Parts: sequence; C-alpha cells; structure tokens
Amino acid sequence: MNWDQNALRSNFCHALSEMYKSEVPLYGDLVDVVWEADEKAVQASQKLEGSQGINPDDVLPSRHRVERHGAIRLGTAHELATICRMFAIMGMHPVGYYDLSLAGFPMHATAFRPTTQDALSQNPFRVFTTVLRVELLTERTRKLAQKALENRNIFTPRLIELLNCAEKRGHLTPEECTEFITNGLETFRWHSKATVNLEEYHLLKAEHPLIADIVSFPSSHINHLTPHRGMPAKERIEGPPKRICPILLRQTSFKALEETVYFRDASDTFVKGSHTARFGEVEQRGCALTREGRQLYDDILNGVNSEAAKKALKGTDYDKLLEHRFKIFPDNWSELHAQSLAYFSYKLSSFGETMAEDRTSVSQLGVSSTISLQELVHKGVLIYEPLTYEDFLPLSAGGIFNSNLGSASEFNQLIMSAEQDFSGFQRYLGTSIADEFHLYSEIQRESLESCRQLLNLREI
Ligand code: OOG
Ligand code: NI
Repeated sequence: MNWDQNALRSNFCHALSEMYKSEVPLYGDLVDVVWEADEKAVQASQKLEGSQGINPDDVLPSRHRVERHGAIRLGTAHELATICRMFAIMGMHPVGYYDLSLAGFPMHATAFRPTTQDALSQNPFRVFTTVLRVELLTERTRKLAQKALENRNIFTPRLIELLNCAEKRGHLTPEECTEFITNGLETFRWHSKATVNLEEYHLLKAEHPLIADIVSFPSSHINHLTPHRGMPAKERIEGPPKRICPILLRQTSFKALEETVYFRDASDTFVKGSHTARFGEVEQRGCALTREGRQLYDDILNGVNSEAAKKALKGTDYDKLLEHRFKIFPDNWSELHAQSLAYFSYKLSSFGETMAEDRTSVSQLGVSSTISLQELVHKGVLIYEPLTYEDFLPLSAGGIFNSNLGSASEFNQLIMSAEQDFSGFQRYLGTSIADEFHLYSEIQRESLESCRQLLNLREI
C-alpha cells in the first residue's frame, strides 16, 4: 500500500473527534480539561527529568494531544470483516482477544491498532471493537436481534467501492483518501431514529442494555473517544493504583448521556423515547508488561477482588486494599527491567555511541565479543526506556461498561459461565489476531538488535 497510512489514520481520528464533539458537546469540554491537565503534567515531569517520575507517555511529546482510543460495538460477522478491511487501510490491525463474557457481557472484542513502533509513535489511535455473540442470547432476543441486524447496512456503498479499489490497486489517490474519511465517518455517526420499535427495544434492553445498544440503530455509533490524561484523578479508577512507574492502563469514565431517540410505533409514526450509551473517558497509559509481569498483575488483582467481594469492600476501602497488595509489584525501572517484568526499548548512551565509533574499546568491556545485556546497562553503554502499553484490560473494560449500566442481572451470571470463542472471532474477522506480547517483545528485540549492530558485537 503506497499511501501514507499514518497520515490517513491521523486525519480520520481528527475528523471523528470533530464529529463526536459536535454530537456530544460535553466531550469537547472533556478534551479541554485533559489538555490543560496534560500541560501541567508535562511541565511537572520535565522538572523531574532524570528522576524516576517519568511516565513513558511523556517521553514521547509527539504523542500528546491526540485521541487515544475510541470504541464501537458491532452486530455481525460481516460487519466485523468489513471493519477489519476498513481499519487495515489506516494501518490498524486486530491485536488481542478480549472475552467479555468474563464480565457478564454476551460479547467479545479485539483492538484495531498500529503495530509497529514507527506507526505507533506517529499516531497511536486505536479502536476497541466489540462484537455481539448472538449464540449467547435467549431465543426470542436472538431472533429479534438477527432480524434487525440483517436489515441494516452500516457501510456506505462508496466506502465498499473504495475498499475494493484500495485492495485491488494497492493505492488510494488523495481525493479518494478524503472520500474514505467522509464515508468512513458515516459508519460511526449517531442516529436518533431507531431501527426497532419501542416494544422491541424494551425486550432487547431487558435482556441486556448493551444488546439494545448494538441492535437498535442503523450505524455502529462511536460510544466514546478517550483523550490522554497525564494527571492522577480522584474518582474510582480502573486498573493498578498510582505508582512511580506507571504500568498498563488506568482509566475512568463519565456517566453516559440520556439521549432522545425516536422509535416507530405500530402505525409507523415516530414516538419519542430515550437511550443511554455514549460517554466520556480519560486514561493514563503506563508501560507494557511481559507475560510474567502481567501474571503478577492479574494475580494481585484477582486476590484483591476476591477479598473485596468476601468483605464487601468498596470505594476507598477497596482502593486501600489495592494499594497495599500492589506493594509487592516492583516500582522502579531498574527492578522492573532486571526481573523482566516490563518491556523496554534500548538505545546507545552517548558513551555507547563513542564506543561504537571506536571498536577496540568495546572489546575492552568484556573478555570476548559477547557481553550480557545487564553488563552493557551497568557499564552505561546502553540505556532503556519503557514501552508504552497500547492495549486494553478486560476487567477494566468491564468496569467501564458497567459504570454505564444498571447492576448485574441473572442473565450476566449465565453469560459468565460461557466459553470464550477465539477461533470463531478470528474466522469472522477473516485474518489472524496478533498477540500483544509478541508485538512488544519484537519491538524490544529489534531495538536491542540495532544496538548490537552499532556496537559490532556477536551477541548481546
Ligand atoms: C468499550 C469499553 C472498553 C476501554 O477503554 O476499556 C473500553 C465499550 O464500552 O464499548 O473502551
Ligand atoms: Ni475506552
């Protein structure tokens, strides 16, 4: 593909943000607050430079002031396969499988995102994409959902032409890129006229509010966009507690808006109703964890959640327990590095660069041309920076979904016992899902490999 996918992704993301701001004016206010907070956080972290207080996000100033992610919910295999083609044009590919039945939702998901270090640093925009699992619905709801979904088309005919064209020709002209953005936005636009009647809407909603949200509308409206936030927040935040070295992802969201929706009644006239789905969210991204690091994170979190459930801990009591239990998770970069709990990218220090120019001094470092990574770091030849976490957390996503819904129902309990369906999801997608750990370890490996070459070492 020979058009600039990074530029197309940035332009699309910007256009989507403008559209969402006009649809949800509160979102515009959220963006202003976040920018202000970010500015202060960046200034504070610059003062701390050289200390341990650096957020990996903040060492990449070009990544500020861009939307971090959006989320959509799809209904069918065809919608998923087509969205996959659409995102591919913008350099976004499916990474990770999220089984949301764990949190009681009849859905599973992936994240479409850039996968290379270069593309991520140019624009990391990603879209959390959920798909309804109709097989987990009760028969009556399933029939209703299938009927409504069969009758809708969330893609404009021109968008499909452009997809075919881009795939066949291998390129899009600048005019076609503009058309791609205009047509692509239609898939995510909010429509206040439902495709189901009020009675059907209530049936869908009674089973699960998310089913009604996915099934009742003519498009797959974007349900939130998330700007970056560099500042800690006071509200209940999903994910790990605040740390010196941020890990993974901390998020919090605002309650969804209640919006007017028109439903057709039996005499085919529109009647007024309402729907609650779209919200605002802020996030802080920390470093990506290795499988070992993630296991430790999951173990701590599961332990906290089961103790909290037993003792019915909530709010600040829950947070205190979380903070206490997370004390065993190392909170300085050198330990996270030495214990291989997080992923890093390596580069030569200025000392290392001087050495690279003068090969004899490298051989003086070790007895042979192989030297361990820890030695190179210890001797100040290599420096490392944490890799930013680019993915999502299923339990946090569950918390985000839940904050916008009523309390758990019996239906949720039933869903929780469902098996995940990774292979079904991948089949519908029409392509394979990348493994997030593999992507991070490749970025880490490549950075080390380029250092090795510069230092002319046989092995590190
Ligand atoms: C997606 C919720 C997941 C996140 O940030 O974890 C998500 C949705 O509400 O459709 O966006
Ligand atoms: Ni989100």
